[in-house]
Amino acid sequence: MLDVHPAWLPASAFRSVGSRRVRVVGDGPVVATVRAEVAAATAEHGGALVDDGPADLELVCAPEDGETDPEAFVVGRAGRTAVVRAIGGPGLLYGFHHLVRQGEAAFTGEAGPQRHAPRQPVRMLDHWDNVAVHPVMGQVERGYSGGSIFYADGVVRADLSRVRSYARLLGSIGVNRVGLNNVNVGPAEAGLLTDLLPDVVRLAEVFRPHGIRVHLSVSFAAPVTLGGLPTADPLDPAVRDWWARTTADVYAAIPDFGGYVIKADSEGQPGPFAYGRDHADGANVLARALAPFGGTVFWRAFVYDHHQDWRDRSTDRARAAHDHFAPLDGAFDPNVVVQVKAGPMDFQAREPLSPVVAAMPRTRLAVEFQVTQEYTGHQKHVCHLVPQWREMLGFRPWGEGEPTVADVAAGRAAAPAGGVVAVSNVGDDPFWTGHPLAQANLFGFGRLAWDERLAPEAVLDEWIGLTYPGDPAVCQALHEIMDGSWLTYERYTAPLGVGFMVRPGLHYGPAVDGYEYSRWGTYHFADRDGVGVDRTRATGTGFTGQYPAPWRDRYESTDTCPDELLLFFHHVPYGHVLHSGTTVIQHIYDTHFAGHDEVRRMAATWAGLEGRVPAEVFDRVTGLLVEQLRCATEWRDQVNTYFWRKSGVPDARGRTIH
Ligand code: GCW
Repeated sequence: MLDVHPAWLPASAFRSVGSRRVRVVGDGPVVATVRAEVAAATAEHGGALVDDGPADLELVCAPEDGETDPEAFVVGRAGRTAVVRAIGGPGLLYGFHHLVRQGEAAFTGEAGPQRHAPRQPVRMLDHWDNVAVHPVMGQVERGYSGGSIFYADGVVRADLSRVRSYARLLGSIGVNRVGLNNVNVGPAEAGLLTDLLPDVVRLAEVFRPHGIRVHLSVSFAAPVTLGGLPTADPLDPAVRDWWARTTADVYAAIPDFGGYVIKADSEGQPGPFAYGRDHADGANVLARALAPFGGTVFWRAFVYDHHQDWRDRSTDRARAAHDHFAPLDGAFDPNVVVQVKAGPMDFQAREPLSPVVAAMPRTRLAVEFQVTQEYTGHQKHVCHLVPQWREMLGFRPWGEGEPTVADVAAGRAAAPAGGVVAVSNVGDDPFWTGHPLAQANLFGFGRLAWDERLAPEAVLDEWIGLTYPGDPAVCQALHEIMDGSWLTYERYTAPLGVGFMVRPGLHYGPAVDGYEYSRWGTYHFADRDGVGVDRTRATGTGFTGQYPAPWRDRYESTDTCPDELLLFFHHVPYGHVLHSGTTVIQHIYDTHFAGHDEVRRMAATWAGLEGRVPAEVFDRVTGLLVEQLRCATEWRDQVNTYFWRKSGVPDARGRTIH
């Protein structure tokens, strides 16, 4: 039985480098990692790690005139020797893996020199791992890949070898920060900041040689719960001192500690509101504790009323983050990053961009995605999300010719860089990600965070080339299955951007009215005449007004609102004709039949790979596709039946609706 799957770094991936004579020049923990990689690869593939004499490849970490980015690298040739140069260990590591991804082409292709540098300085994965198993959420909140690789039995694991392999995988795709614990901070997790700090030191030591800094999620109430103070009021001097002292202790133990991640005044987490303070007051007290050490606080903007009354049509959850945060633009300290979920609701398969991204020019912003498939099939469904992230990162909130979302996150628009962040999908499952094909989402997140302009198909090509090398039939089949799988998932689930319709709490499988009368602010308002949420300025919640031009007007009118977001912004009759020429009701039927058929084809395509991929991979994916098809059938039938019963409009093509 498989122990741990090598993901995209099997020994075979290193053949081109490992079969050559390679010299590594430089010092430091990350250069040592490169040297160890070369030693292992050359031992496996018959090359040699050499100190002097002729080499086919030189990997050099040394100062270079004009270069300032320690994460950048230059690839080129000196005579017949391929050369990678970087001024920092991380740059050398990224250059090394660039060659690994290129394979033989790195030695036979263009001679360069070519400089590569990340487009985003902050490329971060957040773990929603709990130290203690949570009674409802389990060990990893919204984790679909088993237990935590960091924690077991209420403590940091004694054996961190799995974490070491993980850090290696992340370093190879350029991830440079990791949040070690859930943003919902329970009592056991709070202790990471103090009592359990020696174990955090051990984790930091595992990540450091891969160019990765660690962060902790902290509770805003920590001065009370850990410090024994009577208050956590951010303006109280004793509170300020407590954060300063506690943070200084962390840096004494972990000099390259990245900083804090915090979810405050959100879904029951404590925050500054209890003391009549705002989010800037709250963020700045942490920021000032971190500032002397170069640390950053990632303050999440996921703030909304989670005790809404469904009868109240004036409150709109989509508006909440902008309502809370946009007025605070300019009030945050320079080492605060406001971390904004990419969509205004909550990681649905389809949402518009959060308007917060375009509303805070004087604030550093990070955009947050979800690699873990909370609303996109729990890593039981194939749902390749790289095209979704690509689309959102490339979106231009101010219209053509203006900056993209990635530009905002990278500091190319107005304020300095915040970053690109995502919630990890990894656990202690032998395949890392539950679904073996969900590894590609983790890989693709790192690659897009490095360069958001990469084409999703090209990123998938890289992943396939490393993970399942050498068989064009496998490559073609995986593209057929994965390239369009996000759109397939969208087709058989909630239609036209309306979102949710999932089983409450669990967020897997259909429950069309599951959230309709709940307190969570997630409604579709379907009745006998129509469906969708009126978020217009003219007649609805006014949410469209949170966008700058041109989108505030494009979204406002059904004439210009993109079809795929129509029901996010508008309540329309079932007979409303989409730009595609189909009515809304017929679109619902058509996409649900089509999405389901696509899953059936995926399964057939996968069946053709028997004997071409490792048996354990084949079996795991085969079993999961059975579940995906079952679940897609349920989605198709429940959604179609629901809207047929509501509308009384039959399917124009006479297919079976129950
Ligand atoms: O998507 C929701 C999840 C919660 C999560 C929250 C958040 C960590 O259902 O489980 O809590 O988002 O992002 O804070």
